[in-house]
Amino acid sequence: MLLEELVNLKNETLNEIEKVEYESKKDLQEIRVKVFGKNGILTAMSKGMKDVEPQDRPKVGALINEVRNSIEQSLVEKENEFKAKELNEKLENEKIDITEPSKGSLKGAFHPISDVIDRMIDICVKMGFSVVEGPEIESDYYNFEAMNIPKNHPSRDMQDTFFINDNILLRSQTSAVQAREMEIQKPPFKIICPGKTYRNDSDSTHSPIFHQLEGLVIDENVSMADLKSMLMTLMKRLFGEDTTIRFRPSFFPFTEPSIEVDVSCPTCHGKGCNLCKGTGMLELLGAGIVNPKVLEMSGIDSKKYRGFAFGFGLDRTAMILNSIGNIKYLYKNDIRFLEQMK
Ligand code: FA5
Repeated sequence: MLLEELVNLKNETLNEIEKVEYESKKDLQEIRVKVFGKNGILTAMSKGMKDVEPQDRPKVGALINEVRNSIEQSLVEKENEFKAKELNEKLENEKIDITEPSKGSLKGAFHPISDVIDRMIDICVKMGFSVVEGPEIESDYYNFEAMNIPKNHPSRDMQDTFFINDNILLRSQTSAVQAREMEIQKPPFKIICPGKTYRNDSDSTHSPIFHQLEGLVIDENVSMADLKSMLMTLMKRLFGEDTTIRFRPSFFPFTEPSIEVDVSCPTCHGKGCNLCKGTGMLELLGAGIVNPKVLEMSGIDSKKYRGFAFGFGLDRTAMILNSIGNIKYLYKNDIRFLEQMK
């Protein structure tokens, strides 16, 4: 009787497994529980072994094992079949079309000031200048005194300086590197020094932190004509051949004679606007022939050597190159502005 039940269970269950469709694959688990679960049919039959006559037990036991193995095998085969089907479906749906055009990657850009520094260095190095650096936290001596601006001299008022104590300050001009270099370099030499400078200034063309690029040439027979021609070449390479450049006489205690150089305004292109205060031009740099007193203070023989020097405002240069109407945009870190600089 039990033997017959076992054979029936096997045939019916295998039949049931055979009929399960992929869409109703959960039924396989139900069959598994129905046959092998805690209260499953085969589990109950195995428990009933104790009531079987001892001489029949080996036969019944062997059949129980055979039924268990074939149902288990059939379940596993069906489950594997469904798993393979599921994987194929997934691969089909997630297929990558390698011929689809790419969306492109996001490109960054240099900040306009870094870009100007790179361009200036490139032009100047081709003219034979070497690049040096100097400290932003500077002594009163190198920033002012060695530049022929003694303590309490009225010309200090031209640069509203951040003092840390009586002798230490945030450099107000890259001219501070001039004396440092004259002390260590042997003439003749040509150097440029780009870097940050600090003054208590703030309006559309002035920022408390700004950037300058200092240039210094020390040689025999250096003249104003050399300075002017060098600056014309540099500015035309930077802004283009048809740029309007204006040289004006000026005053700096460390150069004699001194000049200031203006370029046409990026906003009104020379017509006059708020940015250029109606003049049509923007002041970009100061320059001149190095005052012999400055040479002597730094140990250079002023009878043998002369020099010229210049100090560019790099923020204004970036404003002119990119038609930026207010210096503050350079420091706001606004991604909408920077995106336009690519
Ligand atoms: C000087 O700083 C001199 N050291 C330049 C110099 C060097 C003259 C060598 C002679 C020989 P000035 O204060 O004019 O000069 O500044 C030079 C340039 O820096 C200005 O023309 C302007 O373009 C820029 N500049 C000055 N102050 C600011 C500021 N607060 N914000 C942005 N740019 C500034």
